[in-house]
Amino acid sequence: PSVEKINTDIVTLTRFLTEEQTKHKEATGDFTLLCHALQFSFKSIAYYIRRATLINLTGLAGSSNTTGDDQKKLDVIGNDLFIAAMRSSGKCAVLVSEEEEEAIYFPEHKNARYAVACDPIDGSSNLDAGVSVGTIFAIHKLAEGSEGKKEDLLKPGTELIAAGFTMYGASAQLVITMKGGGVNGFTMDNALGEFILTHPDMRIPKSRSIYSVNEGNSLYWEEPVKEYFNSLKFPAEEGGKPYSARYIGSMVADAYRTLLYGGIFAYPADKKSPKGKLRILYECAPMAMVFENGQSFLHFIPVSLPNPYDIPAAFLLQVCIKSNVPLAGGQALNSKMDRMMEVVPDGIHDRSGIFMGSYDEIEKVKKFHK
Ligand code: AHM
Ligand code: MG
Repeated sequence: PSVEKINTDIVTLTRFLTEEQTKHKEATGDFTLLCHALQFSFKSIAYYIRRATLINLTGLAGSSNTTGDDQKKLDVIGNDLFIAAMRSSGKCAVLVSEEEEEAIYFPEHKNARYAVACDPIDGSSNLDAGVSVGTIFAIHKLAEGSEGKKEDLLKPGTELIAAGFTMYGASAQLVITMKGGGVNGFTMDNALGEFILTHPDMRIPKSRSIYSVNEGNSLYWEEPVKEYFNSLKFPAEEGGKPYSARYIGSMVADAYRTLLYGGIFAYPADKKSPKGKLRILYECAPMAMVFENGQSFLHFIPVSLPNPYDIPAAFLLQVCIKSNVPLAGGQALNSKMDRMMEVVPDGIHDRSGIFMGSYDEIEKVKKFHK
């Protein structure tokens, strides 16, 4: 490449976090440090996943987790790496992990102000085949005066201060969103050992004819769900084109594709699993936050244009919601058609059905449930 084409002003995740911190006058730097610890856990999990076949890390660990799923060796390592990162950050007071029945407390860190939920390796049934998996995380701030209890996490997604995921695919891709902000995507540069900002201000397309669901469960689906998916496969209009199906079976990978290309990802509650399969705290709520924040302000402003007035995104979003202006970005609902972000979990491992994706696709789901 010619010299002019080489970018020497690279935005790493570290730089991005520092710049975010300076935007907030009240910031103490604690959140930034917590994110640095998160970032290290993603790097180290990525490292072990890449080497798994070579260093005998495929297969089962011989144990099962809270809900009776067989744990893979990498599930155990991913969980241990994540816990160690959170403990050593000194900023996390309480941690909920899919792999741990009870919340984990770090009382040694008296000044820690954050509560974190995570699925260290989501989609681990795919691991031994080398298919993409990911880590999902959600960050809450402790309630005023709290020293860190599980109640600090049993709150709706609307109170999350940040959430996101890292997908371990052809490269490691990190997606993060903060309260009132946009969605930003980073790609791991293995040579530099840094996540580089490659997808600034991600916006999910308003519609796209792709659906992603485990159709093996269709026998158990409720009628509106069956009718909705049938309508995608057998369009009513003469000459209508059916949707494409894409299902990896790793929520992070299916969600990442949906975020980039548009369409819908669903794991509905059904007759066999009336509460759904996926977990609210560390699967549904953080993904819902990413999908909702990945939106353009007004559906008539093309998504490729920058915000012309430089008005804070959070403010514009509120104006749009209050005045019922349709938003072009993503939506996420549970199986009762409630906004996923407003669902309050009953317990730390509570489950939910979920439909998430492009604005128009979720509107169709709603119609079939009316
Ligand atoms: P896990 O946390 O035990 O890996 O399970 C969650 C995964 C999701 O990544 C994925 O969307 C779903 O389970 C796939 O389930 P199924 O195999 O029933 O289609
Ligand atoms: Mg999971």
